[in-house]
Amino acid sequence: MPTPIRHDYRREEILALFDLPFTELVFRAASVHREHFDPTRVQVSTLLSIKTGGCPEDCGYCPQAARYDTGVAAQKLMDADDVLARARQARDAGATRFCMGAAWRSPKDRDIPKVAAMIRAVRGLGLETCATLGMLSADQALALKDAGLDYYNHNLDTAPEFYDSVIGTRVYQDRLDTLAAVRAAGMKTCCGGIVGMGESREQRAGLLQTLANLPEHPESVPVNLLVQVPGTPLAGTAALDPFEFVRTIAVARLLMPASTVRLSAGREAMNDEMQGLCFLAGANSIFYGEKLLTTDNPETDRDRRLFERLGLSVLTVAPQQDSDASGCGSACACTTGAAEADAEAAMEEVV
Ligand code: SAM
Ligand code: DTB
Ligand code: SF4
Repeated sequence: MPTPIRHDYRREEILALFDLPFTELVFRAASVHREHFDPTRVQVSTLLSIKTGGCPEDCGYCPQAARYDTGVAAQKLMDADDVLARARQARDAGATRFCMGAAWRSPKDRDIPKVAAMIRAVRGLGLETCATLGMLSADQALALKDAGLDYYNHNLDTAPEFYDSVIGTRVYQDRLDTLAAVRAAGMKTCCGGIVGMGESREQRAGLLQTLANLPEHPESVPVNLLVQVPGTPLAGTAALDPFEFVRTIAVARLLMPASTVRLSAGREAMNDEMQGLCFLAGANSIFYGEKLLTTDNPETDRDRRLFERLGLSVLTVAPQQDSDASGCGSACACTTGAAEADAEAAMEEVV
């Protein structure tokens, strides 16, 4: 019997998973991982900051907030031709999804046609497209979908009760509203959070509870380890125990069995052994390429060596031109998160 897809998790049962002996938790997560995915295969996405810095928001972790002195210079929206060139490089390096990030609270309506042109061009290269542009109105979400946007990244970042310790310029409900607009427009969601911000284990459980109890599980769940950037309020936060990070990955895998769990920001500070544990615990995606948005990611050579050491393969995913996120593959007993599980059937080894 496959693990049921649930949306009614209680905080205590999630905490009970966190409390399991590490070996038992990782074993359970690795077992569930195999119900929907080939655990030897890892999806890779490449990020590009298409509009950097100068953001009016006050997210305590973010080097792109204008109010913090982090040395990130504000840049205007990139030209579509330059974005396309970077997408081509990413595709040629083996990425299957290209994620365009903008340091906006929300895009202005006049920005949407420019971003839509980028999305069309990137999709024309055969890449899956993802964008993270801040809060969206319903019309903006529809326009992005119409341009061919496959995924929208919008993170809940942390538990509802910890949110206002980290961000004061918007509220949790704003994030939930944008996610609802993205779903209503028919796009897949990439939605996760950041750990290592000084939150408690209960708050890490609260983030995962909120993600898993959304009406549909996000198809992609990025789990970021805080990248501490000098000048941001969260720089100097006590480091999270690496095993606690692995536990967070394992619990995400258990709660959202059919979702792709991405080992996201923070890998630069992780050794190969820790990343290996994350893949064992159910992570099956990474950001690939030497930069995230403004901070460093591991060099591509290092990631190639990591994959070789672990015997993992990088995958190419057939773009889901007309995918239906509510459809379900034959190997899958769920009604959500199925698009990526289906896509996996179309995956082909490239490295
Ligand atoms: N401005 C848009 C927004 O906030 O939704 C999109 C870009 S924003 C940089 C995307 C995500 O990057 C944030 O939601 C956060 O989860 C992640 N992020 C930003 N700074 C980070 C850091 N220092 N460490 C880890 N993750 C970070
Ligand atoms: C996500 O969850 N992590 C990525 C992506 N979605 C957009 C961003 C990480 C940003 C890390 C800090 C920086 O490079 O500026
Ligand atoms: Fe702006 Fe996004 Fe950074 Fe927050 S996370 S300051 S909204 S770019």
